[in-house]
Amino acid sequence: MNVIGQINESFFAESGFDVNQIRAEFPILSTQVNGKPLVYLDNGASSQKPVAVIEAMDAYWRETNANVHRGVHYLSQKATREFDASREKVRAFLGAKHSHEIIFTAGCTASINLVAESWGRSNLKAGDEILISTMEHHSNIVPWQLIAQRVGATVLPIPISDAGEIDLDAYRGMLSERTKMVAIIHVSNSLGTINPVKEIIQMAHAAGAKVLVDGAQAGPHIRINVQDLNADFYTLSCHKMYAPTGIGVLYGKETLLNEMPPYQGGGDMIHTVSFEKTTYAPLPYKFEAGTPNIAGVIGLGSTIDYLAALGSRFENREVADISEALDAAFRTLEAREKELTDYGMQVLGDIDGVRLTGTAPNKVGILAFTLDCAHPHDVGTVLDNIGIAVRTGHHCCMPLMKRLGVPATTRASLAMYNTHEEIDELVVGIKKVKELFG
Ligand code: C6P
Repeated sequence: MNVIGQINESFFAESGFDVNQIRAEFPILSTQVNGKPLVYLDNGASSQKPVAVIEAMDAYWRETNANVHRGVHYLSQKATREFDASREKVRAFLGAKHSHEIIFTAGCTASINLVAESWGRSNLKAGDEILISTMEHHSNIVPWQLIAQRVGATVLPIPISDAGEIDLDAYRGMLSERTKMVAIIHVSNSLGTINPVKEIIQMAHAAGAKVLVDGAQAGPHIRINVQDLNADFYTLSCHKMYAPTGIGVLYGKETLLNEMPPYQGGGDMIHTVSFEKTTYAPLPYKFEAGTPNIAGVIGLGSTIDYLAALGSRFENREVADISEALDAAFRTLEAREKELTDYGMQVLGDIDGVRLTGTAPNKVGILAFTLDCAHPHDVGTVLDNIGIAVRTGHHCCMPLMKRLGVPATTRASLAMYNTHEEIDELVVGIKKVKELFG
């Protein structure tokens, strides 16, 4: 154990944070891979699930399964109650004003497509500009290109620095009366940078533009408050924040969502249907056509309960209010992750031939790098042989890779259950790659 680690482990132990207790709550972490204990460092792609969430999903299938908002029978009523309770938990998670501003979708990608299509169709016209950043994920590029091509608008990338920070001066210079939308990543999946979205939103609003924040990588790492940010739209990718796959969230300001046309048509999103005229259901149902991912939504609710319970544990007292409990949980989780990230950046940076990508001081636990002697895919394969899971490639950020001047990187992405020892294992693995390819 390193010295930084020793000091902080005792601090976190006093605060009620016990990484071994947390690890024991994630059953998959005891898996062996190629005869070695799994070191799971691919949380940016998808995080593992705590037993509380796995059991909540299991209980749903065994004791609750039925369609929601459609039946007067016992099971349908029970499923509906649990489903609706999840929406309120997500409201608290995001600090939104109303639970009807929370739309359940199939994922972050689906949420952004919904806004690009529904808001874009009714608000964009030829000559308008949509600003995105050079570090966007393809999910926050392509939907805007699709709508821009249809209406004759233009998608323009805001430049970034070599360290991986948005160039705010360049951004200021790009804003004009033509700017209608700024679509910006809150936390970069490839670099870890936490972007100053509050400031970016203020500047966009001053220019009369709306802002969509892609929060896919913020949800698992930092406390979010959409009202404080004053975001117009905010999206989550729930499988990255310890919840099941196949479920995403779109937050939108009530006034904007009310003005937008439905995205998809079908059951549950209507008020009345006739061959002459169809009227739509109020929020949030207007945007939730068809049977939703009921198990996923209930699983997401249990994830937020788990995170809130961590807040009580870290505070060594019962924190009844869910928002306060989440504040407490993230206070400790963010401090722990910062310490682990600083450690990781230091020890990886000390390896000869490693070039770190994403060196902004304000960042989450994304440790991305290139190695001068081996392609990232070879790095990933050697690491997998000793049980270490990382992601290699362009991370769905091809324009960012071009800006960095690399075809791909190796990315270790941290979660609450990762340890200093696992980062040390990664260092051993990289040294092994150097022996093989150097
Ligand atoms: N990034 C990664 O390994 P979906 O696939 O819809 O749940 O999330 C898409 C998405 C959108 N924005 C950002 C910033 C993201 O990181 C992702 C998903 C994964 O980095 C898989 S490509």
